Amino acid sequence: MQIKLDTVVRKGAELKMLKKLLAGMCALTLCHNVSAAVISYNGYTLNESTNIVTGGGLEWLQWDMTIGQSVEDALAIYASQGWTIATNVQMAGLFNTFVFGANTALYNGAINPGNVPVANGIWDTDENTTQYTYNNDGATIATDPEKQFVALFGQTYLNFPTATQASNPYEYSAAWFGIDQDDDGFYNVARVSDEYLRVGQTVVNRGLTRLANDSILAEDIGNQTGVALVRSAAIPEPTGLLLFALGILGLRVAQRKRHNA
Ligand SMILES: [Ca+2]
Ligand SMILES: [Ca+2]
Ligand SMILES: [Ca+2]
Ligand SMILES: [Ca+2]
Repeated sequence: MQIKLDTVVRKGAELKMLKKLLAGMCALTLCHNVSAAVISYNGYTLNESTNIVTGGGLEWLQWDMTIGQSVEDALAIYASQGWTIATNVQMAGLFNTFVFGANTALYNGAINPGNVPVANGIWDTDENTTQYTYNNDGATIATDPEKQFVALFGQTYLNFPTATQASNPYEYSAAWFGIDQDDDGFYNVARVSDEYLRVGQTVVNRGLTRLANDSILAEDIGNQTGVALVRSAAIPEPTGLLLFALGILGLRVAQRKRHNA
């Protein structure tokens, strides 16, 4: 009986230790994340302490982190950390998630012959297609995919907003992207821009969301455009720590069993 009671006490002690380990994990990870602002829309979440947007199994570096860098510049800095240029398929997938331009009444297929208005919110994956849509003006960020996108990926047009009214600023994110499969040396540009009101104006200017082909060479830069870098979403740190904690616990249980035997 004494041995059984002793075993119960020890199991309780192991439970306490596990709780301590879990508390330690909270201190190392969860509590750290709580202190960092987190923004989430459409399954994409920005961690403002890392400047990384996670969603769809990928991490995206915020586009405002690479303003003024060429594709070559960005890869020279970030490739060693596992970042690559977003492919046409990855970018179309990202745009499809946000359902830009759901208001078909604002389409204007008459301009820019060869540019295809996006139909039903489906973006093409061909590197030689240019697609665009004009945007629906959501009253708040809760109902406006362009505002949501720019809140996540960052404002890359740093000068223009000063010329717009505070009641309707120019939210704008743009980045170079794409796989040069036709080997002509050109990369594409992605742009999400919201409606805006210039100072002195009373009529709102439409926003434009666009994936444009053959826009720049690898060494070209734009002063209002970043580079779309992606990498596989990392395994969350808590998983690794939990496995470590369970491993330690398992070792101690095994030691107890040997000790009791
Ligand atoms: Ca081309
Ligand atoms: Ca909008
Ligand atoms: Ca190309
Ligand atoms: Ca706006």
